[in-house]
Amino acid sequence: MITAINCNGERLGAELAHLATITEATPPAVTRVVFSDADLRARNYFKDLCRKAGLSIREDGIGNIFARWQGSDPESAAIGTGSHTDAIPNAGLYDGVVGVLGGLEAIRILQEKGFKPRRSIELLMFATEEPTRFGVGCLGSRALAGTYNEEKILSLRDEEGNGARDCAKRIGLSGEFNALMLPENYYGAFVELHIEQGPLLEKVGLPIGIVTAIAAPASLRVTFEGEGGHAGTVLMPDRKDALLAGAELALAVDEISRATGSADTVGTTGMLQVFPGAINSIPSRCTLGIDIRDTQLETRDLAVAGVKLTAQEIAARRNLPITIETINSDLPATCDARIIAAAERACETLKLKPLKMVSRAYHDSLFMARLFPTCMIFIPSRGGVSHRPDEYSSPEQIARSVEVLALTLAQLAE
Ligand code: HGY
Ligand code: MN
Ligand code: MN
Repeated sequence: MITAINCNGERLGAELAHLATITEATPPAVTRVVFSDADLRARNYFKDLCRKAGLSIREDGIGNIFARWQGSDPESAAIGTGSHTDAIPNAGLYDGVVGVLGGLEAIRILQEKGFKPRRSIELLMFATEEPTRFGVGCLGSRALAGTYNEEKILSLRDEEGNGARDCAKRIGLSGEFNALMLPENYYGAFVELHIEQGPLLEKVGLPIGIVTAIAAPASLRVTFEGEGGHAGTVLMPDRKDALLAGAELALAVDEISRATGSADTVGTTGMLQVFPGAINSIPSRCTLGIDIRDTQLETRDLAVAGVKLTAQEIAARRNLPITIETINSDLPATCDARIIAAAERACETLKLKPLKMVSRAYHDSLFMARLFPTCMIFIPSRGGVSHRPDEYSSPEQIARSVEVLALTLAQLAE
């Protein structure tokens, strides 16, 4: 086993900095929504870097990019690594990106070390990890895992009513979604490097997290229909104000999530759309985007059921029509003991003490784990901040984690 390896922090830092300039927000904020021009430029930049590293590249119909370092035994299942480069509005520069560019750096330093993989090592850039465009996250990895089939993907629409096929074709992809699922034995293992996006590693003062489980996300879209009308002439007793029902429900989401008895239950109303949205017009429609998670499926589902019930109760009391749509309701994932052990050995070799921990954020690994033995390596996040421009991990923290990833991949590809 390789006993020492060094990340080229300067090279990786320059690439992270360059990718951060490919944004539709004012730097340092990063906005890079899938199938946008910024997304297309980021893809081209990534593919160019992979070509320079001698990797063979392919892209599937929905935009997952596969960059392969061919091993000596092409018949054996490859080892996968990677993450995403799409970013929600006003995000930071590390979420997903350190798993893509850090994965490339891990491959390059293994190449420079003269390592020769028996199993091919394949770096993925997943399409659409963030839910921004179509309301559902991990569309690319759901497709690879067979969780979403062609029909389901074609049913999705963005806010302008564009379908996934048109959006994909707009940036030059085939838009063919009928054969995206990977064969069961395509990867022998999958390891994703990602920032923790939480405060734990910093709190306990450890440099690396090894993920043992990934929390189960669910999201709902709830719409209340009111009557609207003129803000000056409709008297209070005659109103049917949809926003007030939405406000009650948002407070209930918070209350229900706090009351499950589990510290792992989180509930957020991240979106609230009011129609017509004029200061002097009573809201006639209010749509809420609600995100509920827990590491335990039963607890998560209890919270979701409580929110749905409360929504119906509010609608009945206010005599408003309501629609409740479940956008996604996913199972949690358990990481593979064999890969966790490989990551622990890599930490030992590098004299780094890891923390075994749960991921409260979801990731593409949640869906890769449906088909392949999977694990994640976490990088500490300053103040636990993420999905904000001040998201930060130090060059040293990133370099150490890239080295852990490199030695983990080397063990698995031998
Ligand atoms: O929302 C999440 O957990 C991920 O960052 N998209
Ligand atoms: Mn994210
Ligand atoms: Mn992410």
